[in-house]
Amino acid sequence: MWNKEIETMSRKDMQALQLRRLQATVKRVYNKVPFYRKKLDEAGITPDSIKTLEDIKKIPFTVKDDLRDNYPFGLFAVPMKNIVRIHASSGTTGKPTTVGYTAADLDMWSECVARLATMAGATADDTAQIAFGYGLFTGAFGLHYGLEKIGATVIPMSSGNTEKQIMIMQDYKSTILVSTPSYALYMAEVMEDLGVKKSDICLKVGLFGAEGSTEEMRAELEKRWGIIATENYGMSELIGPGVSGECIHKTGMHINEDFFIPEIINSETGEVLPEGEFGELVITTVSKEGIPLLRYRTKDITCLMYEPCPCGRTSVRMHKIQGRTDDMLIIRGVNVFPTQVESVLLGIEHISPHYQLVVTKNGYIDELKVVVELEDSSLLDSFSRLESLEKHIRHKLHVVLGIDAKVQLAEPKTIERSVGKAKRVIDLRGEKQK
Ligand code: DLL
Repeated sequence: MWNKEIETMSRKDMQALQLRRLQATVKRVYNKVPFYRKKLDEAGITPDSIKTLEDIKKIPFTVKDDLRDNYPFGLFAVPMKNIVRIHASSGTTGKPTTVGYTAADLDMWSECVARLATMAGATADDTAQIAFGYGLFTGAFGLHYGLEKIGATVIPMSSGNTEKQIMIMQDYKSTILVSTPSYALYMAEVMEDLGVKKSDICLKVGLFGAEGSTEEMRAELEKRWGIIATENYGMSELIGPGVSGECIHKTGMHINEDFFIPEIINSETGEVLPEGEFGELVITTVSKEGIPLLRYRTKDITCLMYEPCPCGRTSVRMHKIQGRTDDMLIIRGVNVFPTQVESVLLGIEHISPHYQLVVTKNGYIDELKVVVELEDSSLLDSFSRLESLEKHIRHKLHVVLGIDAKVQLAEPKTIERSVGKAKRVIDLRGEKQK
């Protein structure tokens, strides 16, 4: 373990530490950030109101729009001269969500990533190829400094230039690959096309994150690369990667609870849900200086698990993300998550793990089309085999989703590959009104 004292701390001691840090954070933002002062005043809360951890429930939620409304630096709790780094999440529309780090925040961030890398099996003997894009995105820099902290050799490849990635991986003998699951899949495809075998490379571990993926996708990545694929979670607003990560037992992602207090809420009512129930993850940062966030609504759907992990860590774990409250599609009144579609498709033969969901409106009726790529083009010669494959996929989708979806079989390698976060959903329902 990277930090045995913290990672195996008793619940009682952890809660005492969390409470102390929560009280200090509330006090700090109350005094330093006008936005929080106003919000807490309106809710009738002062720093003295936080007497137990349960009192966290009295604090109002913070949401992404609060960061947008105070763009770019309005929620910072320290003067700019103390900010040593800026990152941002791109978002699809409008201004980026901007975050700032003090030197202490950067240390804390590296500590978080050092823990998750170590629990996935990384050591100073490893060579880590970082295939996240360097830039305002937090993925590359976060993993970079955490892996350097444990003494690993870091290769700052950035994303893209996929053939070169494979060459470097062979020549520099990379043992760890850091990327999104979808890019790792694309890289595996390029490696195979180049005639490079997994026995020609030294890769042992994948540290994957930044987007949702299923157990089926993990199995695919482990098979194609011959590695242990682990997953880690985070978001720019909270720190970047490092909020949580899986150990080699892959029983959920251990949360760095000394820095992040997690809660699960019903995203409609805001009510806090009991252990084990799925809902929206809400996180309070309790040691960040640059931009502390109280009860931040992540929109990510998961549940918390407190039962012991075979690795000996005592931290609470979060389940694989099921989806985001804002990427849940509602098709003819039925909730559909892209990850459900992924888990169906990856269990079916003759198709590749690349897919896209296209949603349209036919009059008032929503229609879902799942575009799936064939594994090889030989099937294209047989209409009857194509037809029966399509029927089979439609049936499997119906069983899991509870609605009919159209299935379009596409020729191999026609669905766009991503070198970062994959775009799985094309929702065209709003198009005509524009
Ligand atoms: O993606 C931070 C990160 C980088 C995490 C590298 C892990 C590795 P953002 O760009 O702000 O930050 O996007 C945050 O990505 O709210 C989730 O919806 C999604 N996400 C991140 N990790 C996972 C994961 C980074 N392991 C958003 N599983 C989050 C599912 C994930 N979704």
